Amino acid sequence: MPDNAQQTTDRAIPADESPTVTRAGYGPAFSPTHPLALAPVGSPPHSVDGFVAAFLAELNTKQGVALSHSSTNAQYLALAGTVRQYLMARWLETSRKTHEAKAKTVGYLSAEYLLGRQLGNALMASDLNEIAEKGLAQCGIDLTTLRNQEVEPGLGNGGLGRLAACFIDSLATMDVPCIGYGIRYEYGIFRQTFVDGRQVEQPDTWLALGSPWEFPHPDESVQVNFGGYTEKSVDADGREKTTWVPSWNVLGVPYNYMVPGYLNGRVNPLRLWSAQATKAFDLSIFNAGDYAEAVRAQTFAENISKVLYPEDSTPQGKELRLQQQYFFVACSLRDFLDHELEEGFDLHDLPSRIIFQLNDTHPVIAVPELMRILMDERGFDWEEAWEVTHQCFAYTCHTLLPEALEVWSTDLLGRLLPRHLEIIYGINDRFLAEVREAFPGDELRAGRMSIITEYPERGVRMAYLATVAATKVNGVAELHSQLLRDKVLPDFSALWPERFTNVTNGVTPRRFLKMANPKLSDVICDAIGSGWVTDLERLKELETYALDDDFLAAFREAKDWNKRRLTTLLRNRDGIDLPDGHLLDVMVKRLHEYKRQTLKLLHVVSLYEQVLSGKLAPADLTPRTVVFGAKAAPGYRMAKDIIHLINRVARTVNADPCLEGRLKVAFPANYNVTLAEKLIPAADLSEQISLAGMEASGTGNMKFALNGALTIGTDDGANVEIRRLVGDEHFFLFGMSEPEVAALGARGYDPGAYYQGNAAIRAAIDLINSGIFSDGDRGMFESVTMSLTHHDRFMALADFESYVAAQARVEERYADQESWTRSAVLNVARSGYFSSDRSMRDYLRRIWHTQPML
Ligand code: 26V
Repeated sequence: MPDNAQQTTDRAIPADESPTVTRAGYGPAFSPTHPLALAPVGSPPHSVDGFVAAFLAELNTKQGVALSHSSTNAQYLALAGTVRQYLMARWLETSRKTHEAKAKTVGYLSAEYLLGRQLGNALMASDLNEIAEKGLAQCGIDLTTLRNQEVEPGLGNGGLGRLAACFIDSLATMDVPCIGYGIRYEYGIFRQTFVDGRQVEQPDTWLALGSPWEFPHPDESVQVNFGGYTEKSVDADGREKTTWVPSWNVLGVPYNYMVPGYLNGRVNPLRLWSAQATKAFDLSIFNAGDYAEAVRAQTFAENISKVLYPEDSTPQGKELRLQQQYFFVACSLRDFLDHELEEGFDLHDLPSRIIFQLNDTHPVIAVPELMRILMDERGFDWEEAWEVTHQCFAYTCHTLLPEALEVWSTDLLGRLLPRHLEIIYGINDRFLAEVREAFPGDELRAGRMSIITEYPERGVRMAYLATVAATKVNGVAELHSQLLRDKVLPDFSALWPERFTNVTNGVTPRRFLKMANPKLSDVICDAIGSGWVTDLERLKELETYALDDDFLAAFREAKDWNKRRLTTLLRNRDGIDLPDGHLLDVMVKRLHEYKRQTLKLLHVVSLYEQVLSGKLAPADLTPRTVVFGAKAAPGYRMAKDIIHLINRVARTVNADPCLEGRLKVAFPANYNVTLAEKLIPAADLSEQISLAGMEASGTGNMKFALNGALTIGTDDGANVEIRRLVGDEHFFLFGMSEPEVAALGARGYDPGAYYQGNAAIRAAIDLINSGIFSDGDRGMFESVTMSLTHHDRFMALADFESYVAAQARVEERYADQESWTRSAVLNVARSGYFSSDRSMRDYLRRIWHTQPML
């Protein structure tokens, strides 16, 4: 806690000072038949005239402007408001239906949601595209222009946050009750710019031009306590009771977002919490007469939801991050228990009404929080509380990297959440007793499995806490789940083998095929109808079309159209020129050494070097444009150096006439969901080249295959399953397998030997060190080249030769356009498995034991 909070809030705030908030029930006031409610589904009328009337009313009465004087932003806000009206009736109806049915709900707890733009998705989900387009045209407005006005809510770092967004889309589409819970960051993932080729971060002011998709509900705010101490007492029945006496608190204000199902009338809530100062917090200071201090205190409270942590090279033990985690989890549990359940609900039955899915360890503090509520507030004894808690949580692990596993120091935890730390110790004591009973005398094992670690300081291993608490623990692709069992949590999977399972990730076909790739969608619909949008396995029916010349031509035409669209976008957005007729080779994902952007870059540098040195005639180059998109965590030095190097290589290569324009590198800044939606449909080749055993799943890999790119990839994450399904001939596999990586590591990996032993590697690295990309400065990229030749933790040099050989196979295949297109079609046809709808079905059956309402 910062100094100011310490001074001003050491007065203990008793729990009963929480603001009294009454909440309307879900009875008649919400009924769509009530006279005050919006008309039911279908109204405002699904007609162009009705739409225009609603739009103009929004523009005039909400934006306060006449059409003739309205800005693009005012028009966008009015359009969003109009679409919202259509979704509102469905939203209220969904809420009523779900409460009436007392259906079991999925509580998806995630610190990140990388939603992407809302307007296009809302129009698609409510079948309003055509009506909106025509209606706006009547007003002289272009729908695409308004869509481009939206700043996407980038409330996530990468795959984990995007997965959460895909999952809530699928649940709504499958008519499954779900509440997404998270944080309404005022600043999302930073906006990336390049200055002299180096990444410079700008704040993401996504709320600045208005936020038409959210409904704030200050009336439903929740108090969250922090700090203080605990007191033991004995109640009338002689039972020991613990009371947490916190020292400060903040208010969580919910902001509801609508998550519309695709054409099914369901609209689930996504509830994001924003932090505000409580009255108690302010008053204690105002009473002391220090106005400036009071304002400072308010800022302190609001800091909690101020900014998304851009994932660093190691998870930072930052106090604010733990505050964020507890803040949103405490709000969410309170919200569900007090507001979603009917009054008087017996919490012993809680597992029949909710399953909280823990999206990585970020929300794991929910486990001791639920224990605390049940024991300290509802009088459960430990065993009763644990039984319920255990049934209510499931945990998804999203990484294998040891440094990415969160550990919170007990010092910090004890200071911020003293009661929770006590409960964690209690959980650990009982758990270790169970271990000792199962493995008598095996103290080493008990030590290994302890939730509490002693090194480098005493801390709580959140992944262990999650595993001990959860009914199910899952990895996100088959290989990852296997490695999770065998390497990350082997002792746990020996103790509870049935607890571990796999659910391979997926992506929503609505956003990433239908919406992002309308041309290919039309081609597919012309061939097999539109059922695939909600039943992606039906893409299988395309297999027979892989031999149909007309279909292949239409497929290729769609790809060309997507390339032209991308060319226009990058010209206007970045001043980048994409040449015609090139193989578009795309690597977009967060910048991390394990993902090996340097391997791709070495390939580019090597091609360039071969032309420079006369080993390769430019005419023998396959015309190729390599596109990178990647943000580096602001504190991750090596990642930022790699970005700098990519930009410098691009500058030199793009300007060198010796390549005759046959090799280009493009690195548009600020890769995000919006850009992904344009880049992925245009790609020919998808780069999925992480070191085997490092990428938990990947989801970009699925989006590319689904959009008809071929993959060059290692046997890692979900690549394994993609290759198995699309077939070896239609996937360019290279590199060591995970066991080979492990064996090489065990033998002792010496990257220097690859540098010395492989002329192409040496020439490429020497070219970087020659200063050709750095105005003669030979030391500029030393950090990168030294790291490769001396450490190369992710074995890029060991896989280089195999990678180059696979790229040669790519070029050979690409030269035969018919064969390439056929493979691309088969990639689409065989990617149905990677729908997030299928992932959701797996979670429903194997983990959540809930059902769609239909
Ligand atoms: C976090 C960190 C933190 C510091 C150390 C380096 C590091 C490396 C990776 C991560 C990511 C952790 C969580 C995450 O985003 N995992 C991603 O989850 C996706 C959805 O399941 C999955 O497709 C990606 O493979 C996985 O990296």
